[in-house]
Amino acid sequence: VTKPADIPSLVGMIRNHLNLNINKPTHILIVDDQISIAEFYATILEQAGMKVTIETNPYGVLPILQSSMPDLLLLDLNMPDVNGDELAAVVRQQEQFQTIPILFLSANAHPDKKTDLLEIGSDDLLSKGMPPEELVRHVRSRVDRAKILTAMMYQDSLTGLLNHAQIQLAAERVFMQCKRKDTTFTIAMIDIDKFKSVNDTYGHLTGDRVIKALAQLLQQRLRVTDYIGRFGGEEFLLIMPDMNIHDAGNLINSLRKAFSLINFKSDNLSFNVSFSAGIAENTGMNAFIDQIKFADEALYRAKERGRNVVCA
Ligand code: GH3
Ligand code: MG
Ligand code: MG
Ligand code: MG
Repeated sequence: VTKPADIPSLVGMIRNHLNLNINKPTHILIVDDQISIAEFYATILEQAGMKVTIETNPYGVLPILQSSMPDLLLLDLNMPDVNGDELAAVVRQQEQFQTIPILFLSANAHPDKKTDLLEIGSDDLLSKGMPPEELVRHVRSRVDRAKILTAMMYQDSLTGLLNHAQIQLAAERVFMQCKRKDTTFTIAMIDIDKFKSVNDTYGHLTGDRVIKALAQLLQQRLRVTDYIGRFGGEEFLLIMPDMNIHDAGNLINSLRKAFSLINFKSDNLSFNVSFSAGIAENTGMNAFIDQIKFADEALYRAKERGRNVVCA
């Protein structure tokens, strides 16, 4: 019998890869028209280390989901105004809320009700009388699975970095935040030099190893608040909040040196690889596409100057 994978540590590992905050507690939204009942379940989940938000008005749920995506919805089935199943159906109509687990609690639901609830896209109907530790287990297992699936959606499978779509989204989000707060951030576009000849000389699998080694170096050296994505084949996009172009230049240059010193081996051959990078600050830019265009142009200049160079 093989030992089952340690799910929580797997979640931690994936979140680590994704630059998400590892210490962020699981956030549960409880919706129940009776505050005393909501508080009873909140206490149980809080004692299990989770963060809980209570909402007694079903109409308040969508705004909460939009502003702070909770990890799970725990809904009362019977409420005045809007019933729990109607609320779940509305939540499931929206694309961005497809992955959030929805659990129902009811004191006296007919067994057939469960089928209806599963059909509208909720995950389970639990009895209000179930032992607290059982409720905690239900919530945890749903949340862990959802986190793993979400992480898999966000990840580049070769490197574990953010994939193209996600690094692009992260960049746009950071751009808007920094514009609003009037703070500085710098992006770097990194491209491995003469990578086609690495593949041609040493083979595709060795090429993959080089890509993975660079991804690992970036993960080791950047801060947890930075975002690292595989933008394309042998191209990486870094987003460095609260960093000006001068400091970013120093950082990327030290990474450039470190990478060029790695001795790769293929059969009996030893070889080195370098990268070029273009960096650009958000100052004076109106939209993220302008910033990425600057970084791209800087990368182009770095290649023209002979590669293994960082340009701003
Ligand atoms: P330059 O210095 O101008 O960037 O030259 P280059 O050879 O790196 O540039 P080019 O864009 O011509 O080649 C990139 C190569 O990267 C071509 C493609 O086959 C290879 N590549 C893209 N994705 C992967 C991958 O996942 N694994 C491997 N092994 N190779 C890849
Ligand atoms: Mg009720
Ligand atoms: Mg390229
Ligand atoms: Mg290249």
